[in-house]
This record gives sequence, C-alpha cells and structure tokens, in this order.
Amino acid sequence: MSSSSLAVDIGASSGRLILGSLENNTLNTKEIHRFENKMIQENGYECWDIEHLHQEILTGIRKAFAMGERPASIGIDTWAVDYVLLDKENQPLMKPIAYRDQRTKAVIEEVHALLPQEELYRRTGIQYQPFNTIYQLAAHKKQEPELWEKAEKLLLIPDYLHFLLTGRQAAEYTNATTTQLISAETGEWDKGTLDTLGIPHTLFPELRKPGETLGPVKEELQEEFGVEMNVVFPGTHDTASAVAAAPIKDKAVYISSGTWSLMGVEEKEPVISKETREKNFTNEGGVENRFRFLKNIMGLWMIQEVKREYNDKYSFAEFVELAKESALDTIVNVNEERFLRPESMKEAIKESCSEQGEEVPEEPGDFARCIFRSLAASYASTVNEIEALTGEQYERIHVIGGGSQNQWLNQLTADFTGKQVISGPVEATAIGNLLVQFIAQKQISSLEKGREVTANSFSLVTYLPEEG
Ligand code: LFR
Repeated sequence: MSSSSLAVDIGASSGRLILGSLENNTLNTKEIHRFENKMIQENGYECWDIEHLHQEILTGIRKAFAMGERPASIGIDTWAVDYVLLDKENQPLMKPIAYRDQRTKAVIEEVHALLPQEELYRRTGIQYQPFNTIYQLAAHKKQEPELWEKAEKLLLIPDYLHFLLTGRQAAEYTNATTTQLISAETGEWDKGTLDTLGIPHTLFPELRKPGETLGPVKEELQEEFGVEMNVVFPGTHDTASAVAAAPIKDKAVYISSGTWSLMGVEEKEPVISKETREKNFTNEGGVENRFRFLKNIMGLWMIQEVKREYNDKYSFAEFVELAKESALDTIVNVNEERFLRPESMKEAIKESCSEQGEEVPEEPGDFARCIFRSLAASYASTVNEIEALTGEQYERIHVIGGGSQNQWLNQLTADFTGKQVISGPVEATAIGNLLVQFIAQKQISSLEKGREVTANSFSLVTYLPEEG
C-alpha cells in the first residue's frame, strides 16, 4: 500500500483531520479527530480562537501517530478571507477577526470612493462581499491605527496554521484570490490596488500554488514523531478543495454545501463582464489553474442560527421532519445582507416575509421549511444565471460537502431546478485536500484522474426532479 497523507479541514462550525491512502485506484479515508469551531467575542470584535485551532491540529496529528500511522504529508484548508497580522517578531498582534463581524460596514464606501466597485471587479473578477479581505484591511487600518503600524506580515488563516507547523511563511494562491487583492490577469498581488489603498506590499508573502511543498514540520515536531512530515499546499481555500473533489464528468454545476452554499461551474479562464458583476458571480482561483466561477448563497448558516436560537432543542434531522409537516409557502431571498449576521435569524426571516406581505413563520418547522425551500429556489435562479452567463446548458448538479446529507433539500433542489442532482461525497473538502497532496506525490496523475478516484471510492446518490 502507498503512503498516507493527512488533511486538516476547518470550517466555520467544525474542524477535522482525515487520513487518506490510495489502494487500487480507491481512496480510503479515516477520520482521526474532530473538533468544534466558533466565533468568540474579544475587545468588541467577533474573533476566531486560532490558538485553540492550532492545538486541535496538534492533538489530531498526535492521535494519528499514536494509532501507528505515518503520514508523509499534511495540508490545511479553512474558510477564506480572514487573516492574522504579525509583528516583527512574527507574533500575532491580535486574534483574527471573523468575517461576519460588522466592522467593515463603516469603510465600504470609502474604499469604493478610491476604487469603484466596477474597477475592483474588472481587476480581480472577485464578487462583492462586505467581508472580503480588502474591506477588512481598510477597516483594520482605520479602526486600529496603532496596531496597524506594527503589522509586518499578513497570513491568511491556513497560511498562519501552516506557519505554526513549519516556521515558513507563504500565501497559497486559491485562498489569496478571495482577498480581492490578486489580479485576475497576472495571478499576482495587485500592487496598484495596494498602493491606492495605502497597504504596504511587504505585508504579503510570496504566492505558492496548490501541490507545491512548503517544507517539513518544525524540528521539535519531527523529533516527537520520529519522521519527517512535509506540509504540501492543498487548495487552502476550503471551497477550492471541495470543488477539486466534485466527481464531475464532462460538465456539471456544483454546490459546495455547508455553512455557505457555493454554487457554480469550473472554468479555464475567468468570466468577467458587466452582467457577471451585476449578478455577483466570482472567479476564485482553483486547483490546477482553473477558476471557480460561482456565487455565494447564504447556505445552512440560516438553519444553524435558527437551531441555536431554539437552544439546540431540535437536531437538523428533526428540523427536516418538522419542515415537511409545515404548510408555510413563503420564500425569502436568502442572499439579502440582513441574513449575514442578524441579532436574531428568526426575526430577520419574519421581517423579510412580512415585508413581502406573505405568511410569516411561527413554528420551528415553518422556519426550517422556509429556509430549505428558499435555498432550493435560490439554487434554481442561480442555475439559470449560470446558463445565461456561460451560454452552456447543464444537466446535472453535484451537491458536495456536509449539507449533501440533507436528502430532503437534495430532492427540493432537483424539483426546483428541474435538473438531476447527485449528492456526495460528504467529506469533499478533505478529499479534495488529499487529492492535491497525492497529485503532488505523483500517486495520482491529474485532477481529472482524482475526480475519477473520488467517484470510484464514495457512494453517490442520484435525485431526479419530480413531475409536476
Ligand atoms: C466556505 C467559505 C466561502 C467563503 C466564506 C467566507 O466555507 O470559504 O467560500 O466565501 O467561507 O470565508
């Protein structure tokens, strides 16, 4: 059997370490460790507890070695856009602020006064989101001037976690594109944009592509484990890793379904036009120099928040059962900014329904029904937009990631879009992370082959649209 590798995949609500190995064109995976992630309040900001995440990664690695595993490489992916600022001693200046923190509201217009949104989009191909790193940096600079003065380096979350493992600094490309500071044309940091915003170029480390090796883990860790383990860059943006594992044959639409639903197609070149900007489509960097032409849809965040508001009294499965029993028909536009970080998700949904003059949800099942049907409706309008913007027709939608376990939502997606829906794999992100490590080690020859391996190795379920 060939050597194994470790994928660390951390999302907004949980993280995991998954060990993978290849045997006869089949990928075997084993979950080694799983932990919670959540936003915490600090100094008036919503932050991530990055030290906790680092410790959980070490715990996971130790568990793997204690089980007798000897992974040859490890790669980390997380959500995008957030970063750690380091001082000249390479110490973090503060905990990373979470992208849902509302601090950027105050600076968006100022940034656009210097760089109109049309221009920013033309340069980067990246969608407008109030949490893009570009706005976060403008906010940081303005709101924390003393701290900003001390900032020597900026590392995005996975780059920082890689730095803690190896002592080496680099910026992995797929995630770097989500900063909205990378030129779509050159694939390099856009120095003109940085100058206009007064952000020093020296903050940003050298760019590296998925599949490149960052280096071995620090000596003290090598000594502890008794072997050399290399950090190999996966697509460090979780969505880049997930899309890498989408078992697409020919062409298909994907939905990477988790806290967000990222719906789109893979392209060889960025698709940048007035229309794609107006529909808020992005061109994030992908593995093997592809572009992820996709749209952010609010996703399961909405039900996660409703579940939290009911003090976790109902499981996600129970919400689905209650939703089926509810008769509520109202559909909301899930992409309204009010759903990004509302004080109360239930109130935000109610407001949106009553503004439309439609029936308002009251019971848990009503909220769940409204959320799942509204997501499916948004998938349907997004698929239409994708077809109009690319001039292609798509027959299939691959739903990948944790949200693909929601069978009712998969069926609703088929019904609302009129397309065939194929769900799985559930751990697409960790799988895509592993595939890139195996491509780097020449155990798999290409992304296309990797997708075949994925299709061979995991059970996929097909949903057909119901008549009528
Ligand atoms: C999904 C994701 C999305 C990104 C959002 C914020 O986990 O990475 O792709 O837009 O989180 O980082």
